[in-house]
Amino acid sequence: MHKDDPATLAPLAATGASAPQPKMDAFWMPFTANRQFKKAPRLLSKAKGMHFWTPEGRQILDGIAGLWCVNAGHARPKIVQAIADQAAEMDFAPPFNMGHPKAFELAERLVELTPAGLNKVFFTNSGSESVETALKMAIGYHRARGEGTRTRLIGRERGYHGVNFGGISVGGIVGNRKSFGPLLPGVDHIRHTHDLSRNAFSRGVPEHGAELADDLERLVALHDASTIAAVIVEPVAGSTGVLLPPKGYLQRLRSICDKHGILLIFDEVITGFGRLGSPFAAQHFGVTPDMMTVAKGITNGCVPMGAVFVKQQIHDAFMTGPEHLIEFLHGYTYSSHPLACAAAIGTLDTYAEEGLLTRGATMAPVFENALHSLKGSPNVIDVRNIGLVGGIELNPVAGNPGKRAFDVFLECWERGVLIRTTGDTIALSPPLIVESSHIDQIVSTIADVLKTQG
Ligand code: PXG
Ligand code: PLP
Repeated sequence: MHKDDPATLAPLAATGASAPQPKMDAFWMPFTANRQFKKAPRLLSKAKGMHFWTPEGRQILDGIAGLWCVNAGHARPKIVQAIADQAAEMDFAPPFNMGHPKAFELAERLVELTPAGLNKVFFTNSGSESVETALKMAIGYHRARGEGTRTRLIGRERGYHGVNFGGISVGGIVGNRKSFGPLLPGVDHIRHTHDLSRNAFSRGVPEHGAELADDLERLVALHDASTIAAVIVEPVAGSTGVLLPPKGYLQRLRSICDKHGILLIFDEVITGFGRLGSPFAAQHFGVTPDMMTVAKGITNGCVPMGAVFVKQQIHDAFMTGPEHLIEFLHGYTYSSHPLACAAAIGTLDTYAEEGLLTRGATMAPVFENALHSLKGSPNVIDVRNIGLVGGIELNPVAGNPGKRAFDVFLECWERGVLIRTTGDTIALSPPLIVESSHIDQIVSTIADVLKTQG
């Protein structure tokens, strides 16, 4: 069922012929070593199911669902059709003071999947925009209910919340912050939970570190709860190297937030839409936040879209004043874009028909065993896994952090497997349609490459 269709791909059968290369001067590439890339470009020009193809016709196994987003695999027919039909029917409709039926349909469909209580949806176009939206909602909510002193936002070290000013302020990645000035005022951070000394080679969530949630109590003691609007964390941090919450940690964070009237925001941009084997990480861990930010898998990565899920009472706090006035002065030109809504509905249909939002739970043991077979490979200092997310941490080359993992990435690319690296951690997040044979190919390629680098 999930096999790539050979008929469609025949024209791309590897011929060894080189394809003409585009001129590369003008495009300033995002999060890319531009000079290195342009000297030795890695181009992708076609995708289907579990694979990409290069312009020369070389097949590349997608070990990272594009960028944690193509959860149902590439070029799924229902999604392709939905986008094409929508583009022909109505390309755009203004989202402010106007609506279109698919936006409402999609919102209703989405809140069937969210944890009970998170039943309002605000649409954005990316994870970064979802984060900005949620942070503004948190501060606006407290003000609307008469606690306007609650403006402080708390993030976590090593957190990634996109690249806009709010997101990098609550984020905890030094490199993403240090070049951009003082950022948002009134932001503080709790400690991260990564602890190789106690938790290396854990299978699933690590045993030690729930007490790190108490770091929030330290910030409450320092700033006073009456100044704190919200805490934002990724249930599982993806971008900074697959950092799992210690057993009991998220529950503890939830109860400290409750005790002090602080909103808890889960940034589920990566963990949302089946990555951990349930629709959202909130359900996987049995912890319900007050807001959830999502993007990526909401449209299977096919059209940019993000969303913020919000508890009823947060939404209701805004619904006061004269009825002709806008209650929340926020929104994007492309919020609930018709093409994105159509793609998302096609995506949810595909997830439902193939049981993909829970397939991660079925495949997780296979994935876990394969990943942990890398224990003992040269330079592997940790293996981490949950659902269909894997992290393999490598011993850094002395004085050259990130180099070892980047070299592994380049060599895996040469051998036809796309992986992702962050620092010296290899991050894996295959499409949720992944089969055991694909997992074997990904892991055996990494194992072979590690031997050559050892
Ligand atoms: N929050 C989280 C938790 C994310 O993972 C964003 C926000 C921002 O989403 P947008 O759509 O604005 O990129 C993300 C995005 C990586 C990588 O290498 C991960 C992301 C983006 C780019 C690279 O792991 N996640
Ligand atoms: N900049 C200008 C000058 C604009 O007119 C707008 C939207 O109208 C924006 C920025 C924001 O763009 P978007 O709504 O796509 O985020």
